[in-house]
Amino acid sequence: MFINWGLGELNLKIVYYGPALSGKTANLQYIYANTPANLRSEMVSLKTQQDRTLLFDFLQLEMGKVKDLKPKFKLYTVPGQVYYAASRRLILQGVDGVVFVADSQAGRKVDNVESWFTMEQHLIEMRYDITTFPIIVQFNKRDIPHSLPIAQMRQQFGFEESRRCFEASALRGDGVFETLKTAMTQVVAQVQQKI
Ligand SMILES: Nc1nc2c(ncn2[C@@H]2O[C@H](COP(=O)(O)OP(=O)(O)OP(=O)(O)O)[C@@H](O)[C@H]2O)c(=O)[nH]1
Ligand SMILES: [Mg+2]
Repeated sequence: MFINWGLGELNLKIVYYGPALSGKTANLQYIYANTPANLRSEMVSLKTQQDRTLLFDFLQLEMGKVKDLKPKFKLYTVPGQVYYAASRRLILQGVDGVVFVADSQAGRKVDNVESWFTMEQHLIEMRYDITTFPIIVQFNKRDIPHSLPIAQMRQQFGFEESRRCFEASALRGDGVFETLKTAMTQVVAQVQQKI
C-alpha cells in the first residue's frame, strides 16, 4: 500500500501467483478486455516469444472510494516457470493481496502444491502474517474435461472447510471477475484498518 496524499490516491497491489501455465496472464487479459477503457490502463506484458511471462504482466484499475481516497489497483502476474523464483519474490514485494491461480488438471497437482508452499514461504520471509493476509484461491481451467473434482483440489492444498475457493475458466471468463472482486474487497477491508 502506498498513499499519495497530494493526489488523494491509494495504491494497492494484487499479485496473481501460481504454477506455470495455470492461467495467470489469461486472467489479466480477460479483465483488460472486459473493463471500460476509462477505468483501466493499458496492459504491459513482458513475455517470451512463446507468450510465457518473462517478468510480469501489469494492469491498473481505478474504481471505488476508500475514505476519500481514490484506489488504484495495480494487478501483476508472476512468471510461473520454476527457474524464475527470484522474479516471483521480487514481484511479491509490497503486495496487499494475492490471487492464487491453480491449474485444475490432474497432472498439475505437484506443481500447484509446490507453488503454494513457495508463495507462503516468500510471504513469511517478507513478514506477512499469512493467517490474516488476503489470499484468494482460484481453481482455473474448469472448462477442461476431466478436470479434478473440487473436493480433490481442496485436498491437494489441505484447505480447511471455511476457505472459499473460486472456480474459473480464464479462457471463457467464467469466475474471473468474481475472483477479482473478492480480492479487491478483502484488500480494501485490510488496508482500511491501517489508514
Ligand atoms: N482451457 C483453458 N485454457 C486456459 C485457461 N486459462 C489459460 N489457458 C491456456 O493455458 C495457457 C497458459 O495460459 P497463461 O495465462 O499464459 O498462463 P500463465 O499462468 O500466465 O503462465 P506463465 O506465464 O508461464 O506462468 C494458454 O494457452 C491459455 O490460453 C482456462 O481456463 N481454460
Ligand atoms: Mg503468464
